[in-house]
Amino acid sequence: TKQPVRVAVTGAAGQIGYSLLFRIASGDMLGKDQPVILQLLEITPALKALNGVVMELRDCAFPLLADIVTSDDPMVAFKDVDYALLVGAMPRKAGMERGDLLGANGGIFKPQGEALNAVASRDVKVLVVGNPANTNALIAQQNAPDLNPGQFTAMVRLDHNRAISQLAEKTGKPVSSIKNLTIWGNHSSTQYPDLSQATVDGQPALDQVDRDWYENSYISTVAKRGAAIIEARGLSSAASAASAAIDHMRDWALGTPEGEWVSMGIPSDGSYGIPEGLIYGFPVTCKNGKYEIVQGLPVSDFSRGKMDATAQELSEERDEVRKLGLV
Ligand code: NAX
Repeated sequence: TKQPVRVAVTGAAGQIGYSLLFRIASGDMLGKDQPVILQLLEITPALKALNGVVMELRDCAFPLLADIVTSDDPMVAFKDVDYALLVGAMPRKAGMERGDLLGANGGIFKPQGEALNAVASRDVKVLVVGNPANTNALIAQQNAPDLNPGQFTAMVRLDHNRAISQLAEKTGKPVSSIKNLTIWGNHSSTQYPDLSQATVDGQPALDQVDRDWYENSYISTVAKRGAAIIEARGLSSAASAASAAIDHMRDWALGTPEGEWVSMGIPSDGSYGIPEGLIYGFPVTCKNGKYEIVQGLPVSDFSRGKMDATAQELSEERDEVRKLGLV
């Protein structure tokens, strides 16, 4: 049997945590043969609630759950971790400007980056879920100079999965028939869900839907799905966000299927003209625990405009956090 790996989750007593922890512990993320030690970080006032979640985790008697550590100190929670899912973040409050939001989150992601740098496994794989996810990932990455920047990623997989599901509904085809769509850019309303390379049952997706529907309805429906969930449920996406986090980490660790790609927010290497260093959604394939950007895809003028607009937003966020001295 395999040795357990250590998985850190922050914001573990929150909504997403309540779904995510049970999926990790049951083997959905790293495989049904991979024992895990959960290392859970919360703020001090939430430790009591976290303890209740830990009681439930134990009550599931998951065969793969080797141990659970809880702490309000990132230096403890991140000690020797192989995977870190950074979910806890500061939500945008009414009247908050983007600078305020980025500053408040800098207070979380700067020390967490430093702690990962100091105590995590040298091969740690980091996924930032907490919003604004791309720029929070940038802050953590910039404060972990001893780790490879590529070890820091942000989640656009929920957008990717939403994009699959919307296309499946429109075409009346199963989600499993849909391949190779891409979420470019920021996990925000400027994201670009790109169907130009996508296929449904092996046929080009854009031959099967109306161009007007794609440009004027589909893209905004995917980008605004989070708000639609809040409107309907009274709470933000949680189980679907957790499921996307599982998908992101599973594919990164265990690989993507041959001939298919997924979307991950990763530090740009300049591919597709995206400014180097921005944490930007790209099409990637994964193999042996490494991801690679899918190269050489054609980019239409329509795509170019959308890809540049979301890059521009991320550049502005980077300028803000530079001004705040966070990166
Ligand atoms: P909750 O408010 O339910 O839970 C967040 C938890 O984080 C709380 O228990 C809080 O005590 C904890 N926390 C706050 N600061 C912390 C710190 N410094 N260290 C450790 N824990 C800390 O939010 P939830 O619904 O679980 O969402 C978590 C984050 O995910 C939010 O920022 C949310 O905006 C973001 N999302 C990102 C998505 C994505 O696709 N990238 C989609 C879903 C979600 O909206």
